Amino acid sequence: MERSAMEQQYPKPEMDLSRVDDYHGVKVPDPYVWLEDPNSEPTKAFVEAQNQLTMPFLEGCRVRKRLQERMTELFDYPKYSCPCRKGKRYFYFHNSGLQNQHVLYVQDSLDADAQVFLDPNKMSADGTVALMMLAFSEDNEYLAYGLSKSGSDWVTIKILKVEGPEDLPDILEKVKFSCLSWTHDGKGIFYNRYPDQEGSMDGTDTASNINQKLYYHVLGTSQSEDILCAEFLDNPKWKSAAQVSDDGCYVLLSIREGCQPKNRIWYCDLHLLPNGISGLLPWVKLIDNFDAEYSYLTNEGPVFSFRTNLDAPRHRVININLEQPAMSQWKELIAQHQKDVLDWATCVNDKFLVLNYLKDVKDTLQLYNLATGAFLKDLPLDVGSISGYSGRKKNKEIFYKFNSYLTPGIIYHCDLTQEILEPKVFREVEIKGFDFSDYQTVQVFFPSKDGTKIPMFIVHKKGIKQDGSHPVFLHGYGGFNISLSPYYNVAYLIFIRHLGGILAVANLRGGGEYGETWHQAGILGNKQNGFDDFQSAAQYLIQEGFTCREKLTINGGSNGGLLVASCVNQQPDLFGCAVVEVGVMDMLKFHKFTIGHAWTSDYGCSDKKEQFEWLIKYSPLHNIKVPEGGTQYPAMLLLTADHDDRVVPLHSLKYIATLQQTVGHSPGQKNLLLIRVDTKSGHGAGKPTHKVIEEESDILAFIAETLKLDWLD
Ligand code: X97
Repeated sequence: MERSAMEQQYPKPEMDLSRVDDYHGVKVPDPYVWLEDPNSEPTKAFVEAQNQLTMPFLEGCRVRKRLQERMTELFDYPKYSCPCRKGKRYFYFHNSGLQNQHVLYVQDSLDADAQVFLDPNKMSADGTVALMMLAFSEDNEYLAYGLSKSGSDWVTIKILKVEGPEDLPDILEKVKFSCLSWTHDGKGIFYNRYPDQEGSMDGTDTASNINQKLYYHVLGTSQSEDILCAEFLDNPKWKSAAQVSDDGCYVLLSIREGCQPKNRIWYCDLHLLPNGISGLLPWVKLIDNFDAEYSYLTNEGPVFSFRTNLDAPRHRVININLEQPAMSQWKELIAQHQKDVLDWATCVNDKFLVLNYLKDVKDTLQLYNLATGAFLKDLPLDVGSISGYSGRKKNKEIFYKFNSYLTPGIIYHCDLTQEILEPKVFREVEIKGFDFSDYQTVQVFFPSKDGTKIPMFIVHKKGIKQDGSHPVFLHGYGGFNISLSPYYNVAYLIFIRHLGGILAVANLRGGGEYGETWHQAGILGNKQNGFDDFQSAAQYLIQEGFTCREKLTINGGSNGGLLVASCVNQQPDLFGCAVVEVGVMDMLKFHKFTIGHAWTSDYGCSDKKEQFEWLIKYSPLHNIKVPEGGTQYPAMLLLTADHDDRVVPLHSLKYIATLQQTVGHSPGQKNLLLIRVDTKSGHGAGKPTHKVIEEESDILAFIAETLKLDWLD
């Protein structure tokens, strides 16, 4: 279809010009506010009309069919998680290749035959039920697990008797952002749930998630009898997570407000409850402020080890003795590293700490002595990431999984009872029909607008000419203290191998790549830094001859969708194509829907005048303008889904309505502006394989079609 014909067909939704909000004296129109109601007939008709335009276009893309076939072929390899020892058995996840959901297997020993233990594929015909969380009881007699439908954050918890296995009648609903922790007596579990709300609780709801509470469910009782253990009536935005200590003596409560790396730690000595868990617990407020983050590692009696960023933006390990809890008595066990970020730590084999450091965006793994904090051993790794780990305090071995852009997965096993510790390859995935040795990953450090050096991974065929001729797929995120270390992605390989492309992943400020300082440098009033970093990445890739503007695609999801849409508004002619997945687009109103209020820790909130001024400057929805001087917006594809209750679809719907209405109908705009709205899908977690393949194929098909890329056999 010709672009002019497409343009004629952009839906022309009604604009309600009477809807104007007043932010601190500034009038801001909200003409498509009616799209905020997902259940109204006009909204449904708008979504339908958009899909009616987008789907035939995607179906007509020259290379879509080949993409789907090749994507299916390259996805079809066996995937394994690290095995996890539970008593006398091992459990692990496995996907034979194209199964929609990973299946949980059990075996008596590492080389014994494995049996299917729990198969989510049996729970729906189309693979849209996903297993989201698991917790074995201390004696491994029971397994509590959480299921989510159609990609929603809402979870239903069920319980299995492991022997059998046999489903128990217990069912826990209204669960979201929950912990799952058994008391060691095996009598029940701690979990979190939200109060009843008006309307549905299936993931199509948009109501604010507030007043989460902590409950204890006693096995064999009905959820209505569950015991309320913690609530925060004066702080509706607080969320909590209970964790029973390794020795079973204490329950620790980590309380968070929003997404910042800061939490309170309360605890309760379970032995001091004469009637067991029978009501609100008598919490001892060990750390009762949001000054820093504390993650429980383990305890030896009253001495608790925590990973913390207190006075350590790259994290360190401290000990706190509950009998001498004053801060002045806290002891440092492992000091902050000079450069590297302590990403996570855990206790194994009673006496070791396993520490994962992020070193210039590459993972490293080390063993330390729990009692002394002394360094013991490096566990060597190639350039890449640790994407899985198993090994708890009571285990005598660890497993860890390694990935990179060109490594689909190696699982290592290390027996910790040996005198000389020697990790061995336990499983290595092999991909037939793809020669990884033809490709290479390089890491560069390019200067951003203010001179800050930003790391970026570039993956491409060996020996390419830097003549500006290659299509580049530039991906970023830049927020929430999240680090983009290397990962394996079939769609990236196909872009490189069959569309002659180059992958670039930029590690923008706002992420966690260099600790809390790096995070702070790209959030709140500094949010523009991350956008500058991304635009500088694009300019670097052009200057160095990897690509040209016309062949450059930018991509990101969620906070990364915000990134991409903001950059498009700021420099529309720097990019040929932009793919915005499940993005946050309305920065003035995001806090009003589902868990949006938790993001004010990164974004701020339009209720506050100073923060409103930050937000209105870059909010994608509020900064769409027809470019001047013969330039235009890149071809754009937005993606969202009806059960995305993390970033509700209204962000993308209001944005595309505004974009098509203003830019889309302007004479200079030749590039397409489309949205794809999926059904029975959510923000991304738990997406069935067939939907991943369809979606990734559609994205690459859109890029190939709009940038006129040919298929290379
Ligand atoms: C969230 O929106 C997660 C929402 C639920 N949630 C919190 N605090 C977290 C949590 O509100 O899971 C937490 C998450 C990340 C970092 C720190 C805390 C929590 C609460 C209690 C116990 C443990 C954790 N996220 C963001 C998101 O999806 C980024 C990552 C998680 N966004 C979508 C941000 C903008 C677009």
